[in-house]
Amino acid sequence: MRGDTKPDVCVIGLGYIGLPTAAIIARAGCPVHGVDVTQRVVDTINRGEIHIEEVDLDGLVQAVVQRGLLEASTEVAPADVFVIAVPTPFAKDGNHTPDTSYVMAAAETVAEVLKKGDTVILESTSPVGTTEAMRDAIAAKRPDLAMPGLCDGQPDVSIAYCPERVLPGKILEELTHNDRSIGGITPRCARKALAFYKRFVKGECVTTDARSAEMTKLVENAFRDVNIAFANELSMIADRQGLDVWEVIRLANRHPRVNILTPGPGVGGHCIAVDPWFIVHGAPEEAKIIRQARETNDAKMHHVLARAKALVEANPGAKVACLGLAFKANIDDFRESPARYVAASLAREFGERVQVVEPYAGELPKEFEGTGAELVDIDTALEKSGVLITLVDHDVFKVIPPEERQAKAVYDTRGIWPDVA
Ligand code: SAJ
Repeated sequence: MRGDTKPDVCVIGLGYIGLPTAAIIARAGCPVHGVDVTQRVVDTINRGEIHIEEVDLDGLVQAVVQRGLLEASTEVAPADVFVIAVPTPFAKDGNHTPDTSYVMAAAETVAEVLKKGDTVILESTSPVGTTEAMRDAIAAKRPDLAMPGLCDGQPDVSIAYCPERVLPGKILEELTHNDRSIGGITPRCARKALAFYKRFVKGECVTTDARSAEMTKLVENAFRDVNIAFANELSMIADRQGLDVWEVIRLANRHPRVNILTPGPGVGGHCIAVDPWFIVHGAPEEAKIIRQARETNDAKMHHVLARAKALVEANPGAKVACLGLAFKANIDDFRESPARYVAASLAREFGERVQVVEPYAGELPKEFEGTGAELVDIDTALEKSGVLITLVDHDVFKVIPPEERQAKAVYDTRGIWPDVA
């Protein structure tokens, strides 16, 4: 970085986090070189268009590309600051083992162009110790550079971990306004990364060490998972005991220190259902509640399917409307969605009796092919179906008045209709 001039930034991984982050950094006036392994993604961005759905992202990307502040390619380029936002999926061993190979591969390509004074920041959700492992990978490739934590004097480069904590559907707003934890390999690394984030983050940026920041990210999502599991477990207990779980939660939440979350058909998305396993993997003996919560939330999906099936079987011949496929309300993201799993399982079993209502989908996902199930609008479903199964709490479903549902058998897995137990 030269004096107070804007740093050149290289963002590696242009997905749900990388692209909005690159666009926001560019909006702050820093020239951004975005890198993605997929040529189609690169071409789309260079045309000023986007390959993912996110509120207001299209206009922002178009603007920064037009101003020449964001350009993309498949190759890493020299920069002052490198931001790595690549996926950290599970390994294919079936044991929920974190696969950090994309992070390490990105770090190795950064190492090729790294120079004295540069900062490398990892944003991908990662198991504890990944930032140090990334530093080691860079050190192995660049013995000419003094590395933080490995040298006696001043290191040549800074390396830090700074997780995002944005909610899909509100990414641009939350990227700007949420507080950030910034963990440096050394305090000096954290300060370097802090100065960078202050250019575009309005929330408070708090510095710590890299391992604490890594754990903080995992803990945030595990906290939510455990609390949702509590709600889901309650709903299964209530089913067993013939209680209305919504009534019980409404009443319990009147206590000033109780705030029970909302039961549903399970936990979807790519964060809350994944990150807790990174904690379990790191401390399998100790992480008992966290593991149990994951298992409870997965079990809820099967509980919902069994209850839905029983309702369909109790209404022979009736059309069945499954309301929603998305993993949560008011978004068009159908990946890792319990609603989608339940609806597709019903479609496989009950075929053309099943109608799916998903205002955010243009067509049914591929697993519905050949089942006979069809995608219909809400009016058709209300007209034709005798059974309603609410799987997503989209606003458009919440406003369906009681008289339009009265004559039907209803299973409301999200509790969107207070008159239905
Ligand atoms: N859910 C329930 N009941 C609830 C709340 C949520 O069943 O009371 C379900 C949702 O329907 C959905 C899943 O949980 O299937 C997760 O939804 P979410 O809205 O709680 O969270 P995500 O996955 O969209 O985003 C989370 C956020 N983390 C936290 O709230 C702690 C977000 O801030 C993170 O940035 C994001 O994970 C991430 O990228 O890690």
